[in-house]
Amino acid sequence: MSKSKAKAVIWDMDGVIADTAAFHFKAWHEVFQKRGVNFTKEDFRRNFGQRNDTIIRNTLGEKVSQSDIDAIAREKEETFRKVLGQNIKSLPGAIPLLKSLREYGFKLALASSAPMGNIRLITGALGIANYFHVIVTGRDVAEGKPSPQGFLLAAQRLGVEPKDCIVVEDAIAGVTACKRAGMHCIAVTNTHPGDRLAEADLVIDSLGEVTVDDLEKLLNPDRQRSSKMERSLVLIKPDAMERGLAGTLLARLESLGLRLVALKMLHMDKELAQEHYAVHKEKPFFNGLVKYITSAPIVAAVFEGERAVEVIRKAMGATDPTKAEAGTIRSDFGLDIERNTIHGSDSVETAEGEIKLFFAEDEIY
Ligand code: RTP
Ligand code: MG
Repeated sequence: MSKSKAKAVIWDMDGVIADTAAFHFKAWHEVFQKRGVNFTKEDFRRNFGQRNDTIIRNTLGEKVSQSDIDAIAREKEETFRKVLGQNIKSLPGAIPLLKSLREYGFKLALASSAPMGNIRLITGALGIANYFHVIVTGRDVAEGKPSPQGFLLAAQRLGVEPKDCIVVEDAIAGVTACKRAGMHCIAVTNTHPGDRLAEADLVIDSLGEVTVDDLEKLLNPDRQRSSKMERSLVLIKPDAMERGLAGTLLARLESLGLRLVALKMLHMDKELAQEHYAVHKEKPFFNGLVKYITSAPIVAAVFEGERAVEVIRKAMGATDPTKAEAGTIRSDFGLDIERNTIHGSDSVETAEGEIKLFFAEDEIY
């Protein structure tokens, strides 16, 4: 599986990241009113997501001169920034998703019809100014959305092919631009009802509804069959704790691309040990095993990742260190079949039960 293939998410700003619609409307209403035109909410909705020059021509007619367009646009943006003031709010789920995407190595771009002044103000206020590898504004392209130019330029600057890009949009013109660019599209119903955004691959009411995994699946639907995001319980056993190996062992598992999602140190009592090893309760080694695992404090962890259970079992090696393959944890550190350094869940089903024994739901991140 090509793990490191560049993939990108290209974000619209207004109506996707920042809740600015009311302020844009107010600003447009004010500047058009000065010119004797009543700009209604319906006018606003119809023009949403388009560049200022287009909105001005749509409202005042084709006869309006370029210098008037420039002056009106400038006045509108000044008014917008003034009325926005300190009222900059993010939309639900946007910033957490941006954070996760960054952690998972996605390239990020902002492709907005807004002028750079607005972008700086808003991304700065929301603390995401340095999240984007590339920023494309309406000024960087000859044609605004629904032309695909902005998205294509963002992809080109990121060095990512359009088919490996996902666009997040709320505007009809933005969804159209995305599909024309040959990109995948997630549409959020922050501005328009879902039926108007049906061209998108995924229509959601809030960005809180999607995870990085959902986005991965959008880019690579085959992955749905082959991919298995799993969790596994890992215990750093007493023999490892006594030799100061906890950090080494956690680092080894992290280096395999697994993500640490829960961690604690505890001294297992007899009850917990008997429950954890319940499948072995008829075995001759059961009492010895319980005594050993409760003999000293241990570290318990939950790792998450693709095929995490299998990956960890492979990294651990066979139960008996003398039979464990070279380079495995038990081969490198195991002392004997009892003092074999590490535990990892042996199936997805047992992992689920084991994790519950050691961690409450709100202890898993
Ligand atoms: P673990 O559960 O600790 O990750 O180890 P495992 O899956 O590789 O091995 P399992 O069959 O579940 O056995 C649990 C622990 O019991 C001890 N054992 N002793 N004397 C014996 O023949 C024998 N067999 C198993 C080992 O300490 C093993 O880790
Ligand atoms: Mg086992």
